[in-house]
Amino acid sequence: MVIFDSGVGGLSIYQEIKQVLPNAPVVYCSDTQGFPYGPKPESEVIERTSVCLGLLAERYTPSLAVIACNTASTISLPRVREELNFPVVGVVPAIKTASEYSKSRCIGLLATPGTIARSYTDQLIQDFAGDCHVIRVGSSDLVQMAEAFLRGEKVSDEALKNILAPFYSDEQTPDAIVLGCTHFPLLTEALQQVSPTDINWIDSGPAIARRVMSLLESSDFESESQDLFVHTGAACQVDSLLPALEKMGFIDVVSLLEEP
Ligand code: DGN
Repeated sequence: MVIFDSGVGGLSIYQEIKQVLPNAPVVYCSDTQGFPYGPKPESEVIERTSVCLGLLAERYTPSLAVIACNTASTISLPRVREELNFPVVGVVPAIKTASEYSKSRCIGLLATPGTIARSYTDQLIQDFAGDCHVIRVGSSDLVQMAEAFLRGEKVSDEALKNILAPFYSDEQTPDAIVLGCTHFPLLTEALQQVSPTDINWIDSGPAIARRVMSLLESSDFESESQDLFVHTGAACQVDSLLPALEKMGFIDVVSLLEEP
């Protein structure tokens, strides 16, 4: 299968899938050249997602793709599903799960500015938030911080507190916050540490892993998989990620834009 994101955020989904399907072969693709998607016009995100998935389909003939990016999934799914002849699973904010959990009837949505503003997100809230008050916070900085964290850099507590502050400026405060960007689960621990109250941080990873398992014809993979990390940037952009990728079990890093 291929797992696609603008950057390394989709690795949070990769790890969830590997928990339930440790031997399933994966090609993970980071559109490093197009990163970040959050502030980009919708048409550009759709185009990049379509081109990258087309190249991945040609080169690796996967049986399934996961768009492990909320920013792309909320707008690109209809187009790529039309273009590809295998199932495409999207990742979108888990509003329903948060609303089912919340006792305070106030939930948060933390995502990219792109996802926060989508009409797809308005619809999700309308359909699934029920009587919950929803506080939306868009942050591109948190995406950059998650990228830096995976490259071994320290995360600033002060910066995290500032990002979370709008959740605490209302009379009502959330008891569940949807991590509506796949980069954010990489920082769950750090977020909880600076959060003034106990929060249920909700990410879509486990649900996506279950969905993938149900779609794969054979979940019975015999040998250990040889997972690849593919990217669209310059090799030097990936260098600082190598220790984290090795730890996760990737055996090689290759460019999608150069001939293999
Ligand atoms: N990881 C992506 C998401 O889930 O929305 C977006 C990150 C970005 O490109 N800004």
